[in-house]
Amino acid sequence: MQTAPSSARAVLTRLADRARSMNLRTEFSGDPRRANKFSFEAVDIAFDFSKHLIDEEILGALVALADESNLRGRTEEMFSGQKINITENRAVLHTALRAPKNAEIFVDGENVVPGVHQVLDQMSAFANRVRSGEWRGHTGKAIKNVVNIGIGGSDLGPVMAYEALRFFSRRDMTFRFVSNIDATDFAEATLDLNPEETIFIVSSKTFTTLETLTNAHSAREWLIEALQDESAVSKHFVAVSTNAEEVAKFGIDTANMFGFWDWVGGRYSMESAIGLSTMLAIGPENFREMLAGFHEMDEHFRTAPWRQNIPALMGLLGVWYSQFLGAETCAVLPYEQFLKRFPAYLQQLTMESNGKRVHLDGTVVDHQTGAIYWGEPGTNGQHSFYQLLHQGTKLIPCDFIAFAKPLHPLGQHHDYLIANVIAQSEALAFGKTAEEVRAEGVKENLIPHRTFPGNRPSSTFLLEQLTPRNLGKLVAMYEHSVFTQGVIWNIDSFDQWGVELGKVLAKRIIGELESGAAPAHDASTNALIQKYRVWKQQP
Ligand code: G6Q
Repeated sequence: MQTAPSSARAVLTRLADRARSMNLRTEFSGDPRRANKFSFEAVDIAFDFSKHLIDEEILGALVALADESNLRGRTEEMFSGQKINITENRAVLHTALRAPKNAEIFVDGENVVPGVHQVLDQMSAFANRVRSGEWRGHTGKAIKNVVNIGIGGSDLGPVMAYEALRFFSRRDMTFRFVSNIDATDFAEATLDLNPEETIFIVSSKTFTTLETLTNAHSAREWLIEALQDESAVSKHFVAVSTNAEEVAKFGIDTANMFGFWDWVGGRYSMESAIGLSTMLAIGPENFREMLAGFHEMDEHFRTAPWRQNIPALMGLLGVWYSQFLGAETCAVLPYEQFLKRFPAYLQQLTMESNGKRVHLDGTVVDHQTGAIYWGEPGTNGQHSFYQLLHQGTKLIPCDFIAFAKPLHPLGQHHDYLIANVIAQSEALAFGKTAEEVRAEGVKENLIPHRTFPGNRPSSTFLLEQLTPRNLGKLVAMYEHSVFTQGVIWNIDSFDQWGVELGKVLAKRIIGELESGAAPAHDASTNALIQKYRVWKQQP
């Protein structure tokens, strides 16, 4: 079941040449309706994709590709709980985490929705107790500090959401996130915290992850050393996991454990109990608003025709640039300081999902798949890497994300910010010709340096304001665009075998570092191990 023979694919391969030499100036001047044709508003997001290297025929072929790939059918399979993560034989049901209470979604004959809402209620009750000061630490003090310990999907979502929604968070509480096994992460995060007022959330789906367990044990020691009582753990540790047995072994009362399910992938889990730190920060009501935003986007993706479907079009454009035009990266450029961790979050979502080189049946893919996602909030990037976007040699489609209303209105700041994001997409698309540069009186020898070729594609997403609901929509939008690409490429977007090998090898090397026995690897690896041992011992 390699990639099905596809006429749309053949058409797109042919049309790619046209796109490569497309002139967006001519496209816009030749069709006064172009901006209108390739932009629309849905779920309160204004989506402008008119500055892409597409025309009606290309878009038609991309939509045909979605149909030929059975995107509609595969979407229904995902939403209805079929085991589409075939290499792990699991359903993929992050959409159930934000389904309304009366929805019915079955996995192995069981409706999973009541369980989702039960955990949400348990989280809300806990969050209210902590936020109101009713939950007391071991010495009777209210909790002021929350430290989430987790890594990968059990960290990136919570950090991103906390930073994104900080405006809505309890400013009298401190939230920290520890992920790296590098002790500096834990030491710095706890340096100025009073253990009596600190609660740790150990977030780990499996509860076996080396980094998280190591950090959790260090946290336990830090607490017990300060409070001089092992029983303090029960008031200062809660767990988010699917593994009750390991949670109990660690010494956390399973009454203080918040569960989720194997049909929630790590990088698709920020709105499950993994989002407990988010809920503690912004409160249960705002958290539910965020879920409502996710759900709104789910419904949009599930029901809107592809031509009016934001995530599907984003996914199709991603396929267009990666597979047909050879682009290797995609820049995500939020013009909103609160979204500073959004690109890092998307890196895992996109790259762990679609960084795959084989089809579902194991045959090798013969074209580019998932792009490298990267980015920084505007306007900072403009003073650094945008140079390459404007005048470099690479094709890099950009996603510009902006909000009409600032959360911190201050003088002219917001107009300046928005002027910049609009100017960037304009400059990338239309550039500046040699004639225009010459007309400015620039010396002949400098004209090539000061010319901007243009025809550099971008999408612009404009929303009213960054709110919990809009954050939910944005995350779901990227989730479904990733899914769209995965369906078209016929790959498993929901496994992550690529992270396994390094873990296994590290375990073996840990033993060798500790034992001092001769390492048995290749010459390079052996030499690195030996050098480390020597330098570690040096006074
Ligand atoms: C995400 C991955 C991975 C996972 C971490 C943490 O999709 O599966 O990033 O989230 O390895 O795993 P645990 O939550 O099991 O500790």
